[in-house]
Amino acid sequence: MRTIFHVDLDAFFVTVEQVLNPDLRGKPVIVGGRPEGRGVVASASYEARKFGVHAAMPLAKAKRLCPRAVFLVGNYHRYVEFSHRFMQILGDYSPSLEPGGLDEAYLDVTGCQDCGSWRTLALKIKERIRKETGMVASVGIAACKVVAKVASDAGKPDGLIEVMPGQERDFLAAMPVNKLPGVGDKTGKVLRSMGIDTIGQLADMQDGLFKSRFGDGMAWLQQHARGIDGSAVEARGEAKSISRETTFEKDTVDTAVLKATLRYFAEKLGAELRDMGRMARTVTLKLRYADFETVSRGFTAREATNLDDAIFQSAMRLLESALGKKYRPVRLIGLEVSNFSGAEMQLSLFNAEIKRLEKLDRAIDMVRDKYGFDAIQTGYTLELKRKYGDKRGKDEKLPPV
Ligand code: TTP
Ligand code: MG
Repeated sequence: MRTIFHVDLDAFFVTVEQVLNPDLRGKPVIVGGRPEGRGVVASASYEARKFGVHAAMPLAKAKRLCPRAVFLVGNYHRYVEFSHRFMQILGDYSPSLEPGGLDEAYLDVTGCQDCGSWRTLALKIKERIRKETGMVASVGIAACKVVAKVASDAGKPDGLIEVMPGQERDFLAAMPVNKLPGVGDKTGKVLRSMGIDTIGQLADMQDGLFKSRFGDGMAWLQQHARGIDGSAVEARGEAKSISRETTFEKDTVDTAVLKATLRYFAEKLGAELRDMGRMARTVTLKLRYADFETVSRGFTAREATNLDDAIFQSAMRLLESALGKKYRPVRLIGLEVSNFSGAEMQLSLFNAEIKRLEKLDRAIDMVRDKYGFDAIQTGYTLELKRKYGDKRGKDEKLPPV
C-alpha cells in the first residue's frame, strides 16, 4: 500500500503578490493583466472567486463581475522563485517528488518512518510552507495519485483531506465528472451527452460501452473514476523545451516591433539556458495572425547553442521566411528553444569566438540578476522600450501595452 500526498498552493500567483505586498491580503486580487487588456485571468484570490471570477476568464468579464478587484500584471520570475522554495520544502519529506507545475507536486511518502499519522505529517508540511514562504497549501492524501489530486482540490482553500484506502470510489462518486483530471471540455461534453454527469456514473459504466465510445487508449480514465491508478510518482526529468510568447495589445505589422520582441525573447531564453547549464539545437517561431491563423516554423542547427545572438539570428531567419512579402497583422508572437544537450557538449570551429560571446552573455546575466533585466538594453530591446516606454509589462508572458 502506497501513501501519496498531492500538494497544491492556493491562488498561487495572487498569494505571491500578497506576500510581497501585505496590503493586498484579504482583498479581491486578480493576476493576468489590466482589465482593459485582452488577456485572461491567470489567478484569482478566493475573495474574487466569490464574485464568480475564475482562471481563464477574459479580464474584461472579471472586471464586470468584480469591479473593485485589484488587477495585477504579474511577475513570473518571482513565481518561479517561490516555486523553488516550495519544492525544496517538499523535497525534505521524500526524494520521490513529482512537480506537476509551478505550484503543485505529488509526494510519495510511503515508508516515511517516524512520521506520526499522515494527517500530522501533512499539517507539518503545510505549516512549514506557511512559515517559510507565506503561502497556503492544500493537501490531498490517498493511496494513488489521481485520488490524492482530486482530494487536494476538493479541500481548497487551506484544505487537508485524507481518503482512506478502500474509500476511493465512494469519495469520487458524487463529484461532477469534470473534476476528474483528464476530463477536459471535450470529453466532458461527450460524457454528458451520454448522460454521465458524475464520476460515479463514469465508474459504473460498462467497460464495453466505454471502450466502444472512447477506445482502449482511454481505459485509464474509467479506472481513475473507480479510484484505481497504479502510476508511480516519478521525479520529473527537466523540461524538454522552454518558450516565451506574447499577445500584442494591438495587432501589428511593424517588423521592428516583431524583431525587438524576438530579441527580447532570445535574451530571456539564452539566459535561462545558461542558468540550466543547457544548450539547444532547435529554435521555433510561432506567429498568430489577426485572423487567428497560427503558423510555427522551426530551425534545427547542426550545433547546439545557448547564446542570445545565435538564438536571435535563427529567429530572424524564421521570421523572414514566415512573413514572406505579404504584410499581415500579427496578433501573437512566440519563440521556443528545444532539443537540449549539456553545455559541455559544444564543439565548434569557432570555439574561441563562442566562448568570448558566452562570457559576455554571462556578464550581462550577472548584471541583470543584480539590477533587473532592464539594467542592460541591447539595440533591439531599446526599440521595444522606445515604442512602449515603461508602460510595458515586466513579465514577458504578458502583453506589452
Ligand atoms: P492553479 O493551481 O490551477 O490555480 P491557483 O493556484 O491560482 O488556484 P487554486 O489552486 O487555489 O485553485 O494554477 C497555478 C498557477 O498557474 C496560477 O496561480 C496561475 C497559473 N495559471 C496560469 O497562468 N494560467 C491558467 O490558465 C491557470 C489555470 C493557471
Ligand atoms: Mg494552485
